[in-house]
Amino acid sequence: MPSDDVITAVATAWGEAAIAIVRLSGVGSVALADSFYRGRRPLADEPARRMALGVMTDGTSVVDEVLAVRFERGASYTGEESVEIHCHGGSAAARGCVDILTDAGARAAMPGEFTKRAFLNGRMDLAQAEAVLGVIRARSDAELASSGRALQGELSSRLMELADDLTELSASIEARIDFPEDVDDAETEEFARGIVCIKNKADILLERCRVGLTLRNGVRAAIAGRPNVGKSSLMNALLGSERAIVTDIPGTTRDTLDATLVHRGLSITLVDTAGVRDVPDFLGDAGMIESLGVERSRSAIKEADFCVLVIDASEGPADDDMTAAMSTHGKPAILAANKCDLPPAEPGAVSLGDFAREINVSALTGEGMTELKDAIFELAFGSSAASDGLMSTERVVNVLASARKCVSDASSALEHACGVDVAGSLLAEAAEYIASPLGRDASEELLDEIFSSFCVGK
Ligand SMILES: Nc1nc2c(ncn2[C@@H]2O[C@H](COP(=O)(O)OP(=O)(O)O)[C@@H](O)[C@H]2O)c(=O)[nH]1
Ligand SMILES: [Mg+2]
Repeated sequence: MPSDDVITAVATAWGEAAIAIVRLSGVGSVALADSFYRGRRPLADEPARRMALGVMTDGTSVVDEVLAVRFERGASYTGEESVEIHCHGGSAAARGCVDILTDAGARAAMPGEFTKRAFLNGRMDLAQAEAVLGVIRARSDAELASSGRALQGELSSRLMELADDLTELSASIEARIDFPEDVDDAETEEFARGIVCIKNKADILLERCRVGLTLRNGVRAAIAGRPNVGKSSLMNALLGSERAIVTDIPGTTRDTLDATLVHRGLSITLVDTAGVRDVPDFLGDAGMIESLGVERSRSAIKEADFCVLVIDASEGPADDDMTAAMSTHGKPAILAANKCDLPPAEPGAVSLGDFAREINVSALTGEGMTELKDAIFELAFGSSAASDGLMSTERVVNVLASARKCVSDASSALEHACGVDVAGSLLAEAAEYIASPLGRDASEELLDEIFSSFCVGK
């Protein structure tokens, strides 16, 4: 599907840098570049994919000395005839080249338009195109590896394999339903075995995609607890920097504060909260401000994926600890018993609830910081290995979950003799869900939504 216009954009980041790359793609890119490129010979006469030294001119004067390379249709990123011009870094030279090219009729590319063309020209499927964004945005090795696997086509081939299995099984079921009375027990059992096998594959893929999504999105962990237990100190100790203000005056932190760290490849956004307690009336205006902070803390906790409930292990449990613990209800939580450098208080009889882990920490000495980060990591991934992650999006995880539901419904339908045909059509429906992330029938709106989140030049 050749595009009838030539698009151009700077593909590198703006700002001071060694080089900047200007891209051109579409039929006529080489001729357009040749109107301004002067080298030993025109680019059209240079071998494809070989850098040539020359200058870009605006017709009268030289804009920049450049290296230029042409790509042939079918052998470029977009699949179209393309040119890359490597000029000097900084914005001016690249801007100058793009201006010349757009004045001569090239169109400034939209965000993600090169990758969109690569998709439309069959150079990659939609799952791979989305993985490109994952690679660009990766903040850690684990995220990069999970995006890289998807970009290399591992997600696509797993999806295709599963869709094929589903189509095949639904076809063999459907071939039998013209004569449902003939479907004997042995055959039903064989279908059931096929479904179990698919279900297992779908579970593994779904889990790998969930891991990839968690790596991509990162997690938010709210640091909760009553005032003065050391939440801000703990946040600073986890970050290894003095981000939050720490004092011994209860109520110092009045607003929530975010900061992100990367632990074992997982990006963890910590949210320091003002702390939750019943604010005493005698505090007057200060109390009113603190109450607003308490409200913000509650909403920060609601928005978080997990909570770290901090208590002061050197003091006995207080009523306010209970109030704070209540505010974390419904979230997976870790109990951090802080100030373990001080003599511990007598153990109290009250229980603050159920915690995934209970860890003794000291924000002062740094004890327990790695255990705490590990605990957050384990809450995020459960028993799955982060190293198995396949970069995906909410959309992919949702369609996989829908497909998974169809498959288990098909399995229940099969248990009823009359449900054989229902099982067949549920499996066919699941196959459609599974294939959708590849984007074969993606609507124009969906494509726009996906590619508009890319940067210009990609
Ligand atoms: N000994 C000791 N003191 C701590 C520890 N963590 C915090 N503190 C002190 O406890 C007080 C309250 O700390 P802060 O982080 O402001 O508590 P927040 O109100 O929960 O944010 C400060 O005086 C800190 O220096 C710790 O692990 N050990
Ligand atoms: Mg604080």
